[in-house]
Amino acid sequence: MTTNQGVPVSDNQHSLKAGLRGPALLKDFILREKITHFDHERIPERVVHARGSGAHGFFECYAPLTNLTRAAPFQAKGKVTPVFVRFSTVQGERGSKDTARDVRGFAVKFYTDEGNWDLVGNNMPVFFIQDAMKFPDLVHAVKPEPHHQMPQAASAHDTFWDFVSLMPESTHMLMWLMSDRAIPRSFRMMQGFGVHTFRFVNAQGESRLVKFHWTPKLGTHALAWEEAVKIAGPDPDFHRRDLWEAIEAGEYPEWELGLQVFTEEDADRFSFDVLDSTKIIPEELVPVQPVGRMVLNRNPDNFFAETEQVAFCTAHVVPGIDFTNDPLLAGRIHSYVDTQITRLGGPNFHEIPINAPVCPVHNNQRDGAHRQAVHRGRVAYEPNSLGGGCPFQAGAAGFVSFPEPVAQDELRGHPEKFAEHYNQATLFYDSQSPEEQAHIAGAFRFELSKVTVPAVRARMLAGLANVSADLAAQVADGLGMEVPEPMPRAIARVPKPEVRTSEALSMLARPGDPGVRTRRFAILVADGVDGATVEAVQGALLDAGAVPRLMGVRIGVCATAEGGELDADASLENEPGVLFDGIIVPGGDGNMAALRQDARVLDYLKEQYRHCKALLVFGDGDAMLEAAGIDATLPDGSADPGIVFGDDARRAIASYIAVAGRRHWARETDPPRV
Ligand code: HDE
Repeated sequence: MTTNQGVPVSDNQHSLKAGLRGPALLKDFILREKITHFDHERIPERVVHARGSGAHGFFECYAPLTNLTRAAPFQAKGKVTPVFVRFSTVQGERGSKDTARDVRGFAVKFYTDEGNWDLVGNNMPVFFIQDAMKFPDLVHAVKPEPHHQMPQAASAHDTFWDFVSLMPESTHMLMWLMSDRAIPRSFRMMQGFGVHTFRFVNAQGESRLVKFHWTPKLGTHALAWEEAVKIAGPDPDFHRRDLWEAIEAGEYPEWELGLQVFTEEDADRFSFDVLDSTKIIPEELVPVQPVGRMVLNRNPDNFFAETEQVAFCTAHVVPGIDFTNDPLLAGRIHSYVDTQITRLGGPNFHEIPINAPVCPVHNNQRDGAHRQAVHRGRVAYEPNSLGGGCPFQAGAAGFVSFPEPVAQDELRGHPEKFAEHYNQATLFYDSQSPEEQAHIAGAFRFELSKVTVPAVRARMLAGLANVSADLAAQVADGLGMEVPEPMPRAIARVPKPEVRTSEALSMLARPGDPGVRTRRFAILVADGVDGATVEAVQGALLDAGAVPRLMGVRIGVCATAEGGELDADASLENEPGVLFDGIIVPGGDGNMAALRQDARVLDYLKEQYRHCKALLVFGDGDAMLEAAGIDATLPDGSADPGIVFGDDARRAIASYIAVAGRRHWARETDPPRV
C-alpha cells in the first residue's frame, strides 16, 4: 500500500499521535492525504438523469447504408462498433429508487472509427416541450419542490401538474408517462428512441431525414403500478440489479436499431411538423427498417469511473450524421457540453477513459484543469510551418455540415403546425388495449389525487377532455369531480390526422421472444415439501433460461417429504414476492401446512395474483388459493390462463412456462377483487 505519491504506507490503521493517549498530529500527511481525498470523492450529480446504470457492448450493422449516410458504423455488413450505454431515470437523485414512474434515459455512445457519436435518447419517442427555452422550467417543476425537497423521484405533486396543465404541448408526452412505459419491468425490456428528427448525409452530400428506434429482443414489458411502488422498498436497485445480473449470467440484452428514413418533401406533407419533438411519425406513414443490432455484454469494472463519469453530448456527431432545426435539439447541443464542464470539473472530460474516442485525437487545444495529454514541441497553432503544418485539416474527408439554406428573419416563435397539441395524444390513447387504457386512467387518477390545488386538477381534466371524452370521464370520476369544458385549442382548424390508431403504439404488439428467459421465479418450500416436484420445476425453469429461487420461510436447509434436503436461497422476508415474475407452490403435506400458517404466504399469493403474474400450484394448493381469496376464473367467467394447477409435474410446468412470460391483465378489476 502506498500514498498517492507512491510512498509505502507502514500502518493504515492508526493516525500519528504524540503518545498512545496523546493528540493526533497535523504533520500526519498520510492521514491527511487519505481524508482529503475522501472529502472530495463525490462530484456533482447530473441535474437530470442522476440515477443511472451502464454497460458496455457493441453495435453490428446488418447491411451497408452507404446510399443514406457515410457514418462509420453503417458502412459495411457485419461492421462492429463498440458502445457504452447508460440507462437512467430523470427526476430522482442519484440514490433514488429505480421503479419510479418516470421517463427512462437510453443514451448510447458509439466509439466509431471517425470519432464518438452519442445518441442520447429516451424510452419514449416524444418529449414534454417543443423548445429548449422551457427545459429549466420543466425540470424545476418536476423535481422535488424547492421549499421542502419533496417528493423524491415522483411527478405526483402540485408543481409538475401546475406546469404541464398550463402547457398543452406536453399532453402527448403525458399519455406516455401515465402509461406502463413509465414503469418498465427491466431496462432490457424497453424501447429506445432518438426522439428528434436527425439528418443522414451520404458521401455525395445528399441528405435524408431520420428517426432512430431501439427495439428490445425480449419485448417491451412493464410492472404493475402497485408492484413498482412496493419494489422500491425491498429493492430500490431493482433495474440496476436486473441489468447487472443478466450480463453476469451471460444473458446479454439485445436491441435492434430501426430507422424511419424520409425526405423533406415527405415531411412537408405530414399533418404535423417533424421538427416538433412532441410528435411521432406513425409507422404507417414511414415504416421502421431494421439496420443493425446492439448487444450489451460487459458490466463496467468501476461504477464511478465509467457509469458516473461518462459524458454524453448530443453535440457528439460524426461525419454522415447531422442535426435538423428542431429547436429542442438546438438547446441540447449547447447544454450537454456545458453541463459536463461543471460536473466533470473542466474542459478535458474527453480524456477520461470512458469518454475517449478509439480513434486518435489531433488538434491545438491545450491545458485546462486535469489535462492528461503531454503535448511535445512548441507548436500549438494552425497554420504553422514550424510543426510541418500538422495537424492538417481533413477537408472534404472531415465533418462537413449539411448546407441547409437559411433565409428568414430572426424571431421568437414557432410554425403553425406546432400549435396542434392533441391529435397524437388521442392517437396514442386510442391505440392502446383496454387494459393499457385502464392503467393510463389509473395513473392520471393517482397523480392528480396527489395534487392539492383543485384548480390544477380541473385544468388538467380540461386538457384531457380534448384527448378523449372517455379518459377525461374516468379520471374525473376517480377524483370525484365533473369533467370541465375542454381547454380552448390554440388553433381553430385542427389538421386531420393521417391515422386514427397505430398498432405499434401498444406494448401488447411488442411481446418479443416468447418464454421466460431471464425471468425470476419463486418456488415456495418448507419442511415436508415434495422434493421431486421442486426438482422437476427447477430443472424445467433452468432449461427455459429462467432464474428459479427456492423461497423458504427462512433461508437455509429444509427437509423434503422424501427425506432429502433442500437449501432455500431466499426467504419471504429478504426477497418479497414483488421481486419475482411468478410463483410456484409445490405440493407436500408438511409444506402446505407450514406455509398456510404463515400470513405472509397468503399476502405473497395475493400480490402475485393482483399484479397479474402467473401462478403454478400443486397438491392441495387450490385450498391455499382459496384461503388467499383467489378465484381462478376471470371477471368474464372464463378460466384464468395465468393460474395453472398441477398433478403431473412435467406437464404442469410446461403449461406454466407457456403462460408465465407475460402478465394476465384480463384478471384485473378496479378496485382489485383480491
Ligand atoms: Fe437531456 N440533459 N436535455 N434530454 N438527457 C441531460 O446532461 C437537456 C432531453 C437525456 O446517461 C444533462 O450529462 C436539455 C431530451 C438523457 O448521462 C443535461 C434538454 C432527451 C440524459 C441535459 C433536454 C434527453 C440527459 C444532465 C431540452 C431525449 C442522460 C446531465 C432542450 C431525447 C445521459 C448531462 C446520461 C441528460 C439537458 C431534453 C435525454 C443538463 C437542455 C428531449 C438520456 O445536459
